[in-house]
Amino acid sequence: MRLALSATPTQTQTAPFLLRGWSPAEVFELAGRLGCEGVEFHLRNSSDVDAVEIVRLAEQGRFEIPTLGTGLAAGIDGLSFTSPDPFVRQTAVERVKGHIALASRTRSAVIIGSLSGKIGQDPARRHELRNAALACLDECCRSAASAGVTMLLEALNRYECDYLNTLRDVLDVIDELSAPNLKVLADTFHMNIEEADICESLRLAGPRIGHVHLADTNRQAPGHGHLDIPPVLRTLHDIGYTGYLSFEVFPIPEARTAAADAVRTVRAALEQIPAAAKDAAEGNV
Ligand code: LER
Ligand code: MN
Repeated sequence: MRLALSATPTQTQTAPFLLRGWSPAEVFELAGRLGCEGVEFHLRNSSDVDAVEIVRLAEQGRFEIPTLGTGLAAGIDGLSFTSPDPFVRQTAVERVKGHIALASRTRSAVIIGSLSGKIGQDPARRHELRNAALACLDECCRSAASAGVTMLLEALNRYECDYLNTLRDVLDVIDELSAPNLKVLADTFHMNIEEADICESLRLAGPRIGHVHLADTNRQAPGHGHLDIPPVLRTLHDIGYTGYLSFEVFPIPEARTAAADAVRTVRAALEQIPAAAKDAAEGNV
């Protein structure tokens, strides 16, 4: 398993990303200093970064950009796949298509998280808006498939989303759409709130997990809360997960300390899994 820092060029004070408002050069410099293999960029618009620049910086430092996040388009612009307004839904889809075009250049997967939105309590309305969201997702998956890009659907806690709360909920959508390029994003912050048993849910999703957001229970760096991290990493290893652990966490007490703490805690936990440590040392991941 490889490690990624989360970053955004946007000067947000509220989003759970380690590096907020940093330039790509600064972001990759810190990733290199900490020995991380990747950087996850969260972008309100795909044009918020210079594609040529981030590809050049990534290639120079042999970094990957495993994922592009889209949630800022929900948080800042109010876009949503479940808006009752078809124009807002289509604008959300078009926004994601921008991320997909960028992802085909950065070789990233594209995250659908906060754009999933809420569908309310009325059963008929729930059915209608869930279908509307699935239609948006389907359009994104088709566009991504023709660009050779993987899409990731994230399970979110109940305060952010009211129909995709568990990995089971996400698996059901993946089955319904039967999109071969749609995978599960497992975020341990949300899972701590929604799953009865985090490790059992990871085993349930197994090879369909495409990406992991690793955050502690308080959404700070791993080690800052009370998540029992070693069993989570051991389970991911046991199910054959070799992808990224991305630190989508708040920069508390500040970005450099939080990033260093996350890397130190997770590297130490990975070393407790002999096979995983050996694979990483041999570059077999
Ligand atoms: C939102 O809480 C989250 O976890 C993000 O990854 C989704 O956009
Ligand atoms: Mn997340």
